[in-house]
Amino acid sequence: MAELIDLRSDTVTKPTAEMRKAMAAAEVGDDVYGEATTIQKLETIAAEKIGKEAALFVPSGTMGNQVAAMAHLQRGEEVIVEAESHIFFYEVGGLALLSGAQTRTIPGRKGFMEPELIADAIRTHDLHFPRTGLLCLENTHNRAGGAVLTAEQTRLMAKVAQEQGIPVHLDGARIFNAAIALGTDVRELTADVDSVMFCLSKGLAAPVGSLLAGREEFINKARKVRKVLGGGLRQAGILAAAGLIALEQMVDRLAEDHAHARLLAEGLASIPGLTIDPDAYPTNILICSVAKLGISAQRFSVLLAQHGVLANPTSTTELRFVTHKDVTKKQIKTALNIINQIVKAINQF
Ligand code: TLP
Repeated sequence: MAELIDLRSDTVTKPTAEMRKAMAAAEVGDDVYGEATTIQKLETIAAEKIGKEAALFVPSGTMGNQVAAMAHLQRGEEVIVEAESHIFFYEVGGLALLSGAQTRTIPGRKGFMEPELIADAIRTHDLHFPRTGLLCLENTHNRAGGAVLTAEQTRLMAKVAQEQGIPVHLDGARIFNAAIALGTDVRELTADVDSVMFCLSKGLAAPVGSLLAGREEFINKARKVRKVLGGGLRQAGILAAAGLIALEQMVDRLAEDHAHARLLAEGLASIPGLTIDPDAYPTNILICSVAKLGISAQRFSVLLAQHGVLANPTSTTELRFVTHKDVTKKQIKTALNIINQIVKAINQF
């Protein structure tokens, strides 16, 4: 079989040659002892870039979100989350398991929850009610197809909670994709939230790692929470060395992934039997429906894989395609040809 074209996720990106070189040469020390200078450098630069007082290196985005929730919440509190959000949908029930929190889901439109809906969901003082302890936002929004929240949308949602003394956490796993798509400084998108998690290991291509950022006091608390979860790392400067390159060199090139996603979306839209609106996907994630083909998304993904194209089903009728630095424009065109052939073969029966 020809080469694999892996469009399952931007998490599959491999570290660059420069990253590997920097990893080999990285200055290391024990981070639990506070001696990991490369980690400290990354945390300082990350905090500055994301516009917060302090930052904490964590092994994964999931740990970053869950540490944030644990640091913000008391057991038995309620968390307001968007109904399709990663923290609710894909984090193994961590909010219940780790924070002892109850989730209150609100429907969103491309990740945006109407402020009135948030206001309605905030608990009043009543003997029967849990206290609302946290509001979670997501930018870009994974299940909404990499949808982008503007600074204004973020402010509108955050304000409703903060006016009631409720902190706001932003799952910004792909926040740099949002900043690039909007052409704004990423700090505009994080200015109104209390904490933000972002990943180095997705489009930015570091092998491992995410950062949780916020006020210094919050990050001190989060450091302790990370330790109890087993996230206190030792000679992790090796990872931070790659992370520094991710932040310094890999952000601007995300525009290329977005252009490739657009090319892919337009190509998919031109294939009879597939349904996708290319205008609906501003970043690197596309959702395409195969409902008209009369086969399941699961089955379609198996057919694609047999021909060297990998994509994940996200429902019984929809597949997700994610572009990233390890898929070239030429490979996007090849993938489209393969998909076209497969759809033609299905349509014949
Ligand atoms: N998302 C992964 C899967 O878990 C679905 C992917 O392939 O897209 N927040 C958001 C918005 C994410 O998309 C992800 C990963 C995470 C958090 C968790 O990050 P990791 O995988 O580092 O734990």
